[in-house]
Amino acid sequence: MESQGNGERVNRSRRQRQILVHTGAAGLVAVAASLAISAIKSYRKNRERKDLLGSDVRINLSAREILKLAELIVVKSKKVHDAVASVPLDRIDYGKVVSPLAELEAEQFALIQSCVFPKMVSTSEEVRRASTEAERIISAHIASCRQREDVYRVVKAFLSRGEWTSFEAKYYVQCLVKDYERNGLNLTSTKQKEVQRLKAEIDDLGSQYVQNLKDDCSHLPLFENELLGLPSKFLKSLDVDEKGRYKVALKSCNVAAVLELCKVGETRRRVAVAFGKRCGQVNLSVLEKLVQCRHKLAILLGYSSFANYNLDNRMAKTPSKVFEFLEDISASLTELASRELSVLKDLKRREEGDLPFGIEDLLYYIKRFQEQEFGLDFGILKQYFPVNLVISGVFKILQDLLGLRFVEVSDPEVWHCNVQLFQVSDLITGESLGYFYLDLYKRQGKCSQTCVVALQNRSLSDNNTCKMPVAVLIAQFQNDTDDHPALLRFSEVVDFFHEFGHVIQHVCNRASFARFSGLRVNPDFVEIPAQLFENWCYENLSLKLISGFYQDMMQPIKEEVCNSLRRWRYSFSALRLKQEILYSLFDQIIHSADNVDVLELFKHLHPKIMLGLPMLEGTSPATCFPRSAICYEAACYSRIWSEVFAADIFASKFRDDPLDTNMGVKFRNKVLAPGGAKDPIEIMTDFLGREPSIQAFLDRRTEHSLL
Ligand SMILES: *[C@@H]1O[C@H](CO)[C@@H](O)[C@H](O)[C@H]1NC(C)=O
Ligand SMILES: *[C@@H]1O[C@H](CO)[C@@H](O)[C@H](O)[C@H]1NC(C)=O
Ligand SMILES: *[C@@H]1O[C@H](CO)[C@@H](O)[C@H](O)[C@H]1NC(C)=O
Ligand SMILES: *[C@@H]1O[C@H](CO)[C@@H](O)[C@H](O)[C@H]1NC(C)=O
Ligand SMILES: *[C@@H]1O[C@H](CO)[C@@H](O)[C@H](O)[C@H]1NC(C)=O
Ligand SMILES: *[C@@H]1O[C@H](CO)[C@@H](O)[C@H](O)[C@H]1NC(C)=O
Ligand SMILES: CC(=O)N[C@H]1CO[C@H](CO)[C@@H](O)[C@@H]1O
Ligand SMILES: [Zn+2]
Repeated sequence: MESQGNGERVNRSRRQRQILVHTGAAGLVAVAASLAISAIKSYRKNRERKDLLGSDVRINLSAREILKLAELIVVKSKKVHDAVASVPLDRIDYGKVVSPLAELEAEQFALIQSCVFPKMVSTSEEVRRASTEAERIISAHIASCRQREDVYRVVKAFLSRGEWTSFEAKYYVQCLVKDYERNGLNLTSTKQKEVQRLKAEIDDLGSQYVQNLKDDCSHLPLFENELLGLPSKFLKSLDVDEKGRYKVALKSCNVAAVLELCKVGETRRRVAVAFGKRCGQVNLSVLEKLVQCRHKLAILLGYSSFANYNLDNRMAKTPSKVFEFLEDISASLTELASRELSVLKDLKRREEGDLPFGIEDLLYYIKRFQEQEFGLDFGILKQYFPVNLVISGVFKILQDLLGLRFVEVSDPEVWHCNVQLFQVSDLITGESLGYFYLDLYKRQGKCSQTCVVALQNRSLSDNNTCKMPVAVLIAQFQNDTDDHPALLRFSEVVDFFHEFGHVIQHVCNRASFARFSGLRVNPDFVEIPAQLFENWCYENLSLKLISGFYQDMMQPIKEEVCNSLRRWRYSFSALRLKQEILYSLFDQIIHSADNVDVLELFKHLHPKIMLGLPMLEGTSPATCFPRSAICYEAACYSRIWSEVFAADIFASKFRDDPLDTNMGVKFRNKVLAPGGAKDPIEIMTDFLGREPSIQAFLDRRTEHSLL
């Protein structure tokens, strides 16, 4: 089926709606995969399946099909890159240079994901293995594409010609060129080699670091009386040594339990020290080497530090902006944090006598205070959150708020019988906007994260053919048991709302280039919508819509519980934020300067930010805070950043009426729709009617403080 221009697209979506209306239970009838690339088309010609309109995603491929598809992807991609590279510099134009690259990216993303995402969800080990192998092949190929100097030259030449069909197209080409240049392609070949060597070394050090922490199987042997306060269920899960001591493996779940629950101060201290020591000296030097390599890399690429390099692509832009941001928040919270700390110190004095208060006491006394003050029993609270009720509540809230409609597609092609598929359309116009799968329950062989994976990003080709956004939400819920339906802990409810926020963001993104759609927006911006939606889990009105006692669903949680949850959310938040600011500052400093003594720096910063509390003697910052070593280097501040601006949006636009459809639709159109194609500060300023501010975030904390 071919489509021409806008009119045809409208017709098609209308036809599809009719299919939905008329066939209801029979489901979405198969529509020919007119958009699949020809090679793939011929290879799966004789296989009957249902394809979603505007989606090239292939579901439930066999191991053989995955490997075959990976091969085809690489072949086709090489062909397109070669063709672009061979365009003579005096013959370059948009259609020969930019369109082929943009369309390749748009077309192949869904196919790549079809190969790669089964490793997270497939029930067959053979498929998961094939998927991992396909990912390796495709990643290696993509890495080689990023090194195509011949393609870079042609694209760069086109950029300097400056002929644009749209703002988005111009921005797209600028991004392409920038990506190549951030990979060193505008440097001499000696320097390019050095860039590649450094990148390889950084990868290598990163995996060493992760491996070291993974391999560490140290444990502390502790007698039962040293573990006072821990539930017997926890103790039963531990091995016992020949002297009758419990072997507490230094894994974060065990450590968190001890730090929150153990009544024995000395044990908390020993466990915290041992945990912060793992892989100590040696791995501290891995971190130092990592930081040095990153610095060298950034200098080679023309930046003054690694932080400058990494922030160049982010909202914050420069380290000085990050420092200013963190210091502003830190300073504004000092008074509140001090009051919080003195409450905890009093508690400790009453419980343990005149011992000094240390960083290892923080979680325990926060928990003690919360128990005494809020009387929230999260075990009982769970009975108010049956999975199906939560989901339909979240759906209702977001459909009404944003002017959307979700319709379950019946009998879809899936990879496991528990997986559901939904189509999203605009409530008013009926226009189809995209699809999402829900794969909610834990099972053998499934990955253990809760996350959203983009399967296809929206894109609009030159001839106006639209590819639909498709995403999958993967969660780890426990299935029903004999005596009750599947229930969610409150934290799981919040996580679900957050992740589903990503799904909505993915589907509502209207950018025309796959590169700016999906969740591929500025990394300092990407969490803002999801963090914003978390707020609905704490408002009376919305909380009632997503809760109901499992034996009597008409009975939502009580208003005083809503209130407690809200106060609980903000309790000791200044102190907890200070700790996060400490790590974020540490991360920003080591990546902004050359040759920092990381241990000395951490010793110095710790008491300065944490209101006098010293670093635990013997621990290593490299161990305590792995995020600054890998994944979030020079970007640890970003979580606080997005929380701050999400709070600003919520307080100024939704707090008074969290179910205000006009505002919701405005949010969808102004904030979600532009995706990565528009500067996020501009997006926020346009929506807020002023520049974003940190004030709402700070006010919220002061206002909910009990102290
Ligand atoms: C529109 O563009 C897509 C992507 O390049 C192509 O696959 C499709 O055949 C084109 N359709 C028409 C009608 O030209
Ligand atoms: C290479 O590109 C980077 C990033 O755009 C730029 O800062 C640098 O000056 C360029 N280097 C050369 C040698 O052109
Ligand atoms: C996935 O495909 C396999 C065969 O390739 C089939 O046996 C299985 O039933 C399919 N799974 C689902 C959930 O459709
Ligand atoms: C979970 O429960 C559903 C419905 O109650 C059932 O169909 C499904 O088989 C269960 N799944 C697992 C993984 O146990
Ligand atoms: C599509 O979006 C995802 C994130 O949602 C991103 O990782 C991916 O790179 C995007 N695809 C393209 C082709 O840019
Ligand atoms: C929620 O309910 C509580 C208890 O009735 C009330 O004090 C509070 O003001 C309500 N909150 C909002 C935001 O309406
Ligand atoms: C690379 C390396 O030497 N890693 C070390 C990290 O720390 C642990 C615990 O001290 C050591 O066992 C590893 O050898
Ligand atoms: Zn998120």
